Amino acid sequence: MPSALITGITGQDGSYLAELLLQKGYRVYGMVRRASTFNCERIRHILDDIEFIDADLLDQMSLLQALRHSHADEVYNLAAMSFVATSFVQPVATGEYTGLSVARMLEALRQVEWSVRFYQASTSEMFGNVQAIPQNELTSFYPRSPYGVAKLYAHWMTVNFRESYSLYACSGILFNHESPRRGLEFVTRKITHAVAQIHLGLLQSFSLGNLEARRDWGFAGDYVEAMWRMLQQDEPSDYVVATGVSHSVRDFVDAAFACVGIEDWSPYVRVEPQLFRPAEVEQLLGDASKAAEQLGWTPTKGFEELVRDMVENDIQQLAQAREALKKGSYAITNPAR
Ligand code: NDP
Ligand code: GDR
Repeated sequence: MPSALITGITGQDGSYLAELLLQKGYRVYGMVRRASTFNCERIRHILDDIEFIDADLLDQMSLLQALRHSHADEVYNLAAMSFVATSFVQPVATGEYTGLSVARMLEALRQVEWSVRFYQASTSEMFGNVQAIPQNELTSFYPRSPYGVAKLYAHWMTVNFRESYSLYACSGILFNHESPRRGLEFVTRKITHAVAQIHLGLLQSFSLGNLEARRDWGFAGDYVEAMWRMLQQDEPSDYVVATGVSHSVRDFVDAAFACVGIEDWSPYVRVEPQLFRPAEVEQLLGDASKAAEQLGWTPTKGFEELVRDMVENDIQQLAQAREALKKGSYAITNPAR
């Protein structure tokens, strides 16, 4: 039975990847950090199938112990401070979690006695102020946030350890991917959750920042399949994973409101300058031809279907929470997750 260690298992991608690996017959270990409450909403349905290991990205010895305890064949390094906006107010912490921790993990991998295949969660944010359209594995990087800078360090460390120590290490340069499990602070889920609340009469209006930014949005469930495929090749390499279609935030708002039959959404959305970023990534569009050719990977879910799934899921969850609240059987935690 192959085994895998997933850091960031409580996050959006970690939950889909854990499901995928369990389906494939892996023994799955999930690295979790200590918190006053265990954040397990996204993996509640598979809790009994996972073995959890306490460790923290900032503590190198705990990473080594997690590796030794799991004796994993594959390590998927998904844990990070992943929210770009926060990285502007916490650039040093972001450098520690998102950048330096990858060096800690790579060093730990060099210490263990068996060979491990390593996946690093890199990002299209590294392209930032894009130098070519569309972006592929050969496009120059120009990050525009402390998050992007930290991820670029992690990306090059992964490449460097592969070249220096013959480690089987892959960097997956993934473009934005979303799902009903996306964190509420990211723009897609913020929009679908707000639209669902408006539809149910629970909210009057909400605020957004830059509506003209363009992203290449795919479905997270598709993207974890690409991660797994990267670690099954004869040779390690880096791959862009994207849909090859880009939309603006405005398009996303249009599509989300259309799901609840609202065409003119101007009364419901305020644009607030404080939600603009100090430096913005204006447009991202990925070229995933290498992943298609070498991994046989293509996305299964298009933009409209993704938006609809997210809106419908939010409506359903909020409606259920409202009913439970009426009956007095609902504990208010985070109804959206
Ligand atoms: P999430 O924000 O949903 O999840 C982040 C995970 O990292 C959580 O499980 C979190 O744990 C964990 N984590 C954070 N800090 C620590 C720490 N100090 N020690 C241990 N665990 C920690 O991210 P996603 O699932 O969306 O993304 C997964 C990875 O892929 C991230 O590295 C992200 O930067 C990257 N990425 C994401 C893309 C996307 O569009 N989703 C695109 C490209 C790259 P906790 O629950 O305790 O907070
Ligand atoms: P991003 O995702 O920064 O691309 O990083 P996010 O959804 O936060 O922003 C996308 C774009 O929307 C604009 N925007 C807003 N964003 C948020 N969060 N809230 C708003 O109110 C709002 N209004 C407009 C942003 O300015 C931006 O242009 C995500 C994360 O998952 C990273 O971890 C990952 O590496 C990249 O995707 C690829």
